[in-house]
Amino acid sequence: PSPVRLADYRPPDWLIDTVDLDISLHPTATVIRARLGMRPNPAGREGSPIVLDGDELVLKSLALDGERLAGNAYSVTPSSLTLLAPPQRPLVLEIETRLDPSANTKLMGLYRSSGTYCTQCEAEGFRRITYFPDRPDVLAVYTTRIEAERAEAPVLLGNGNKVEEGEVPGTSRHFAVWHDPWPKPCYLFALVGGRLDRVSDRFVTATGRDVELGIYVEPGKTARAGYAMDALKRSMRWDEKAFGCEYDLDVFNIVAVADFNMGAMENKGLNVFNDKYVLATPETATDNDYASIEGIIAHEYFHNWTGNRITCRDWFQLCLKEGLTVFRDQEFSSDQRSRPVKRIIDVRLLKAYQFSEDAGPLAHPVRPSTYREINNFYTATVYEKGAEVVRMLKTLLGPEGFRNGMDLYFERHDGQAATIEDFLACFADATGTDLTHFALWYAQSGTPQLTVTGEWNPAENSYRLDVEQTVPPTPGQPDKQPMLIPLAIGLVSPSGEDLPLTLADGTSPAGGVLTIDSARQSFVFRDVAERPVPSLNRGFSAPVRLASNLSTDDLVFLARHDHDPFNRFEAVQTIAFAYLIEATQAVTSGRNLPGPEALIAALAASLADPALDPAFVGQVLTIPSEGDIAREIGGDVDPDAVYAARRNLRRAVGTALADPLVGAFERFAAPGPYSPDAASAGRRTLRNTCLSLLAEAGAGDGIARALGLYRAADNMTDRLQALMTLVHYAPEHRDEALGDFYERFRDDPLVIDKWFGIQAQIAEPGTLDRVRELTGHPAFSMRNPNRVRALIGSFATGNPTQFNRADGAGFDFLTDTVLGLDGANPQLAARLLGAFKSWRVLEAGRRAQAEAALRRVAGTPGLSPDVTDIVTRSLA
Ligand code: DPP
Ligand code: ZN
Repeated sequence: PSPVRLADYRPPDWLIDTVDLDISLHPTATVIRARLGMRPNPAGREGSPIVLDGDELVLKSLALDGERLAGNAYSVTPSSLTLLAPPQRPLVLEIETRLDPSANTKLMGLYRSSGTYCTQCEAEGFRRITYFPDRPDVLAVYTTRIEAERAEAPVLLGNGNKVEEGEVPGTSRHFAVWHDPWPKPCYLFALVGGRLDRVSDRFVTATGRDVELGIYVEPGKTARAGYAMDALKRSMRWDEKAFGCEYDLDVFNIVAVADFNMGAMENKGLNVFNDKYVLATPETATDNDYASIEGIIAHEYFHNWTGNRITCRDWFQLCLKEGLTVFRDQEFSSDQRSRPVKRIIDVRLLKAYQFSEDAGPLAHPVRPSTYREINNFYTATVYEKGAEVVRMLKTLLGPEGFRNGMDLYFERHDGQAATIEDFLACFADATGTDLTHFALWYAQSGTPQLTVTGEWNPAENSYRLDVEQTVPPTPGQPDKQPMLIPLAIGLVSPSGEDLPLTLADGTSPAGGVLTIDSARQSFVFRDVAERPVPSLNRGFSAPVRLASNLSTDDLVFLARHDHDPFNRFEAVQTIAFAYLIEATQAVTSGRNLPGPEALIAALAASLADPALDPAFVGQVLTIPSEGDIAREIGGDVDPDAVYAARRNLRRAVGTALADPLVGAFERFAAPGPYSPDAASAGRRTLRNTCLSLLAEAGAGDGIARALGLYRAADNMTDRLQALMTLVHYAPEHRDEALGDFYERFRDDPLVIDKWFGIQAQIAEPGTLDRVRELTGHPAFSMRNPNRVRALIGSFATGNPTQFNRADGAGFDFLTDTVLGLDGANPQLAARLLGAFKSWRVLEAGRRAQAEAALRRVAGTPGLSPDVTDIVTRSLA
């Protein structure tokens, strides 16, 4: 397919005001009757044909204003239906199509998940239900009648409010009619039909609207939906307080399904979720699962305003809803949990997924200017970097300016399909700020690199910061302009106080934020009587890479004294990265490993500081992952050397700090039964991090403690962490522990996913065979995306030494899997292939193996557009 370009955008030629659907569900022959109330768009091209998108549809009949259309009045291709010369006036088009939901393995459009009928329409799934202008700037009011066998689908759900229901006389069928008064693009359409149990609750909005809440799950699983319901109510309240956004229908439903390509989907009034992000009990879900459920429930709910009420003009604007909504869900979780710890976790994820994407062949701007397959742009860059851009906007404008801009956005664009320009104009207008330069964050890809040199001048009582910025070349963008970067800083005095920041001209940067906007800049601060240590990019105010002339002693000082908790954490990370990079080089060249004393001292200080939040200490003690280290090395990476360097460091830490680690493990034991709250979860993070270090080092009875924890655990967090510790560091207990875990949870697919994932991540040469064998396990299925991601995704993205085996067998396994899956589920296949996103940083031998595997994919005939796009860009 030829690329779609932002520059080619044109308004639609025809608009649709109303969509009336009559959908008769049948396992293999579902009938869809669509009545589209259309009119020519005054902003479109005059005299245009009506061109509708379609995909794998069978057209049964077509009528215009009640008259069946003659065969020469329209043309049908595999991807379109065109009315060649329609009258240029309002008209009603009636289309009947038929489809087979049971055969829909792509999980786009209308399909069946464990027998339940459900839909997924973002980005381009509605065209698989009926012929339609499948683009987000065509907004219509939908009324949907759903009919099904009562026995097969007693529950029938649609968008909006239910306005009618009843029996179909003389049959065993029944129906429900749903009406959604809010005009919406077709990607927000949804229906569900099935045998489902319901958890009910209610929520009264700020202005008194009584909303009926429902979460629908597989029969027998209602007890697992309580946390999701609680998270939903907290999200609804929070959005009223934080953004003035109130819910706008009488019903809000969520349905959990087992087969889902993504995490969840924000369909108007009827969110459909991957069941992984709804179902939780202490025995089956980890603290991280609970946090993900809270964040994703919030995210989809928040889309009601940022995405649904104001949607995207075209798919290039995806970050308009996604970056903004991720920012909103991050803020929600920060308010519900620990703000500093949430920031640390988010930045870790940003670096792991987005920085690596931005540094490789799949790099693209937050708002791309061209795409071949939009499904491949639901990326860390659009989502997570998109959220960082919104965060920077808030940092630059301040909380009040930001809120005023958001208020104006809601007021000005409610009911519209908007662009990034529209969004930025609201902030510019609300605050009188020129955001032209800032807008480059949306257009220019690549992670900016800042190099900061600080120097104290005792003779003049001044401190000077020289800042250099570069933005690396990325695909299609060889030359870059300097960005506008909000750099939050502090100057920390020897006694640990923040010095007042007074520039030479007597002004102070507002909020301690320097505006970096050129390739080189200098800032001179006056009245600095003692040598300070600069704390740079506080709170990770900008998503940049930072190098500075801070010494290890300076970093150790910041780790203890910085008022900014993020930078206390980051200081330790910086020391750890410097050590690990040096240690990896030493392994590669057979030299003696450097001594990790400075790092160990910094870790010991955190562990010993009773004022620190255990969740925070848990993060500090978490040694950068192999992927993180490879990313920081940036080229000619030998994953085996990285693994060895990291393992040696963890052993050194576990050995040197055995006593305090044991002390923390014992001190933070849970005082009572399991609770998923952030403070309790933080204590578990710290304990389990300590346990893992001890076990790897063979110190402090780590293995015995892990065995004890595994057996006694009253919750999945502890049991899973103990299991991982045993599997990785106590091979003699591995099979028994894995067998026990399987027997306990064999009837619970979401828990068995964890069991698949752990085995796929064992850093041993036997793992590839193990993973191959597990693909034949009765609990595994290539048809279920969660199973595939748990086993094969974990192997490809969570096991660097084995996926990147020097003999190329890991690469071949993945590409074989991708090719085998592509016909059935191209979206999932393309996602898996994304595991190659950093192949160019590997050392020459592995790089050649990776390239050969990718070329083999590229040379395979009949690839989907999804896989073609990823493989082509990966090799470019
Ligand atoms: N729009 C979904 C989400 O990010 C994904 N399609 O919430
Ligand atoms: Zn989203």
